[in-house]
Amino acid sequence: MKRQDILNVAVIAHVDAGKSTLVDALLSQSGVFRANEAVVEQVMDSNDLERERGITIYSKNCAIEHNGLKINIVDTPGHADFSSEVERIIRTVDTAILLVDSSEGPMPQTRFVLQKALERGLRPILFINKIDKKDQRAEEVVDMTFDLFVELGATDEQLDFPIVYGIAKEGIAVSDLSDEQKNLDPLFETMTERFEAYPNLDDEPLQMQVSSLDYDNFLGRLGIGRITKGVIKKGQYLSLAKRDGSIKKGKISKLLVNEGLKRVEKDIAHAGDIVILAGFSDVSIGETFGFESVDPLPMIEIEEPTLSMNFYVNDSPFVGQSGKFLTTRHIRERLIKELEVNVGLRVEELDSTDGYKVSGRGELHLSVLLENMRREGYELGVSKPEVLMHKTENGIEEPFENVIIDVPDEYCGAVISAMNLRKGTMENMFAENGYTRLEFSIPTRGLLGYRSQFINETRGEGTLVQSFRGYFPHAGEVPTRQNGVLIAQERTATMAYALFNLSERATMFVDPAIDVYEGMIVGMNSRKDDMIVNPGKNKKLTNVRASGSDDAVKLRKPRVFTLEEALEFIEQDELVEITPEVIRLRKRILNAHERHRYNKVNK
Ligand SMILES: Nc1nc2c(ncn2[C@@H]2O[C@H](COP(=O)(O)OP(=O)(O)OP(=O)(O)O)[C@@H](O)[C@H]2O)c(=O)[nH]1
Ligand SMILES: [Mg+2]
Repeated sequence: MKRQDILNVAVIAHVDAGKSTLVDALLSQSGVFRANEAVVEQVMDSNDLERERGITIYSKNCAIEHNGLKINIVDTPGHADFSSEVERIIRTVDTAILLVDSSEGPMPQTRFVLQKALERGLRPILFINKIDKKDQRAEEVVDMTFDLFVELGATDEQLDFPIVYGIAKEGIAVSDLSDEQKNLDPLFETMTERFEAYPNLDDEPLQMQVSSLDYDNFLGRLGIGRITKGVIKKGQYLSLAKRDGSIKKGKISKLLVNEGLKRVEKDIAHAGDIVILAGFSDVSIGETFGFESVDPLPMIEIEEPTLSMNFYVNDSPFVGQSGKFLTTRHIRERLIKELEVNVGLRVEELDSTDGYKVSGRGELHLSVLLENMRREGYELGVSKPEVLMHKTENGIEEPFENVIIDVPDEYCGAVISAMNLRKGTMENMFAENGYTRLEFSIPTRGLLGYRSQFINETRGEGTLVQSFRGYFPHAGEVPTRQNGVLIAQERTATMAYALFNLSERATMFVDPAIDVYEGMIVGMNSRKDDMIVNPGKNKKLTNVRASGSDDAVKLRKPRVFTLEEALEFIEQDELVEITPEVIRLRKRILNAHERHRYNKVNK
């Protein structure tokens, strides 16, 4: 069988730069889809959650053919929670396409991914995307990106990067802004001309490091990575150098490679290709395959989690109303399954109660898991997210984030004072065309719960992006929620009349005619203390109307929480009840007397 030339490319960028859109376009222009196949939008963001949120959560491989060259393309997630995954992917590619938005310029995650690519010695192609935007400033953005390369210590060779401009959304690339806009050929040409395909190392002893994992119901755990040297044949017995230094032997039950969007079975795979191997049920990240003897590549460090939440069995009176999986055993099995592939996730059993402490790389990392479980029919009670502190010689350290905020000038003051209160330190500030860009360093703890406040305070006109900065000395007390909550006093159905009265000094979270239970949170008090209320109280028939003549009360729309907002909102003594159909907020201890007794003892 003739060996095919291979090029492995990662598409990397800050969130929303257009990576998946570009990969979609590359796929459709390379003839992966037959004429009779309808090309759906967002082929790459194929998961339901991804489509809904419009972001990539799982990196994905696909492969196209161009002039006899096989190009493996890896679409990576741009959100900072998935940084370590991008870092691992960068190890398996020969080059990267770095996307930068033509008006936004380089962003925090641009810096992170570029730094990793440069460290690995890659020579990225710069793709200035979205040149169709009205406020595009492509030339300036090229200069800014060049400066970033310099700042990150790029070599002369790396600094001589090719530049392509484009509109990923329309499948267009040009080498010069004044060129005619036709298709992505200029990008294909840049990829194939400037870069040498993977060298032919087929005759060397096999070396393949696992850089990501997947799970298949029939095949079990899958190890994915690039063959750096040698070949792999189907059915072969291989040796795996494990994390603990031992060598494990076993048989490759299936050998797969990417073709288009599919994984296809092969009898042989060559050096340079990205392969998917089945047969080793406990393979994990960083381990290296060899033939009889193994020459292991340096282990890949798996980053420590920074945030944790407790997942409890749902003990609300409404348990089981919409979910099918409710017990500790269900939850445990599901979490164990998740650990198979979710690198960086950690699960510990809680001593005192029915539940698990689940730790991950950030709020999105954990809320994606919760959202998936919810869709699969699980119910859970989840506690407030907490950052994981480190004890060091110099005292306690905690995770910090870099934050970049763009807001219309008039909201600047509000943002700065909120960030100060939350122990943020301003690092940079500049104003341009009515907008101000503010950069902060802030403890992750301080940022929790800020996003919804930010959206309110800036009337939705601001943007906030964050990226992990590292562990630094503990920043001291950060103020918690300023408002108390309204707690339902008993199980009842809400009444418009009661909600209307309550809403005079509170923001309600529930509509009329909704079932609530004792201890459930139905609103936010305008003051600091919690209040027990009866949202099911009806107007007495003898009541004299205070004002107006209309019977129908005009209720404001209740505040509806997304999963993340709910998790950010709650305090230590509260839980988010997560079910397939609804998300409720509640006190952990539902009965008021028991709650008071508990608080007294634990104060
Ligand atoms: N105006 C304009 N919009 C674009 C272009 N390319 C992509 N977009 C839009 O930008 C948004 C983000 O695109 P995605 O492809 O999902 O971005 P991404 O980089 O994959 O984002 P993450 O995976 O979340 O990091 C979508 O709404 C696209 O339609 C472009 O060339 N011009
Ligand atoms: Mg994407």
